[in-house]
Amino acid sequence: MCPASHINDLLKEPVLDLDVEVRGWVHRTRSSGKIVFDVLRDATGIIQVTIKKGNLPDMEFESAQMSHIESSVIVRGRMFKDDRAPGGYEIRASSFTLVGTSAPYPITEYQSEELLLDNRHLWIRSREQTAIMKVKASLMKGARDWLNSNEFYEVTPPIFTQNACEGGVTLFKLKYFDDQAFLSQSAQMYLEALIFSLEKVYAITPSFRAEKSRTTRHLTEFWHLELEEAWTDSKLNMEIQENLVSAMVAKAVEERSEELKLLGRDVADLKEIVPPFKRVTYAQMIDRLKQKEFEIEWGADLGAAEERAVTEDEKVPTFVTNFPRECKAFYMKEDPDDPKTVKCADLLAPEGYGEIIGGSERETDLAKLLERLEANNIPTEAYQWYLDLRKFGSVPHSGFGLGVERVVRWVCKLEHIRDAVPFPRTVARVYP
Ligand code: NSS
Repeated sequence: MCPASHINDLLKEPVLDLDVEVRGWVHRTRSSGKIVFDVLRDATGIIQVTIKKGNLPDMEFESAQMSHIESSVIVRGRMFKDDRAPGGYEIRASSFTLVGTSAPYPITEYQSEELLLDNRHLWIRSREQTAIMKVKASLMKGARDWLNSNEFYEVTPPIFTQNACEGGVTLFKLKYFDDQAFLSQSAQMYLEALIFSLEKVYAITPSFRAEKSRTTRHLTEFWHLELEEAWTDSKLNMEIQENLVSAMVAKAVEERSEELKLLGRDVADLKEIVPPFKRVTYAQMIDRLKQKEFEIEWGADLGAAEERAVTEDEKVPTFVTNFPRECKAFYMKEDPDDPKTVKCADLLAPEGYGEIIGGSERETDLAKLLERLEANNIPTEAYQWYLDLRKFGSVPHSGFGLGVERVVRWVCKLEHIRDAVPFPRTVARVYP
């Protein structure tokens, strides 16, 4: 018996003189008495299969007639060229095995968004969702390849924590035996501790934010790629980010151009994502927004509408640097050249997709850190270990956090971030 092949391998190198075998799921089916036309899908692609009475045992033909959408099947037969078939070939079956029957499939062509979300465990089989997951896997592979070849160590920070890295408002609290803990919003503080042994570290972990806002770019659980590096200032930090993001996008282009096309993304746009990215200061951004008739003054944070307005015509990402101290977290280093601002950068994706990375040089001055904690009304007990890092051989260092689903949303041109993750967690949903 021939071993089973993956559909795309057969379409790339058709085998015409031998029987082939494919295993997969019925994607579409129609039947006209003596002949069943199926389109089968596996993880790699789709292929048309014709099952004709008389070419295989009757019982197998009856199985084919009974196979509804999403039944799992094994088909053996010969490949023939057929220009009308997807991929240009079809398999004429000499054997058909129904492996798993399928109940009437609840998802048909036109469905409400709610029904698709309720049936997410089934909807992830769709070609669009499958394409997104493949692009995401390639983006993450591109990231790991770049990080590993640039000698960053992958580390494993905890998820249970007692520290609010990004402020208390969006913490998920939980009972931790007789104590209280939170789900991590960011691994940053632990990565800062780890640079003293490893210098260059990164982690890819879930982060949790109890964001009440129902927006197209907020999840309550997202995948966070965070990096921290010793002896690195804000300028070098941005160079690392633009190289990393470019390597991620290049890997997706290299491996997933078909999927990107299916998602409506022109790969030519992505080929333009190469360093250097644009750089503007927060103050310049405020001026630009004023020119665009926004009522905004120095000191206000930038929201989705502001980010969109200044990047919708851009082709490459833009760093926005030097935010006012009050807009940003306590750990960011004051800029000695402009002390009302901090040495930070948000990276905004082009085409209006908004922030994909938040990063900064870290404050190393213990007195300033204590002052900032106090100004933000943050009790210091839980931060003693973090403050220790400034007492035992402190060094200049910087880092950032990249929201993986934010990058997927931009690269795949998705309207909503929930489609960048197979099982989205939002204010409104933790099922399935
Ligand atoms: O809050 S951040 O801007 N920054 C931090 O958490 C730093 N402590 C990271 C660091 O320096 N190690 O979040 C970083 C990124 C942000 O730019 C988004 O891309 C993403 O994390 N992010 C989110 N993605 C999806 N949903 C939500 N709610 C979300 N919040 C942040």
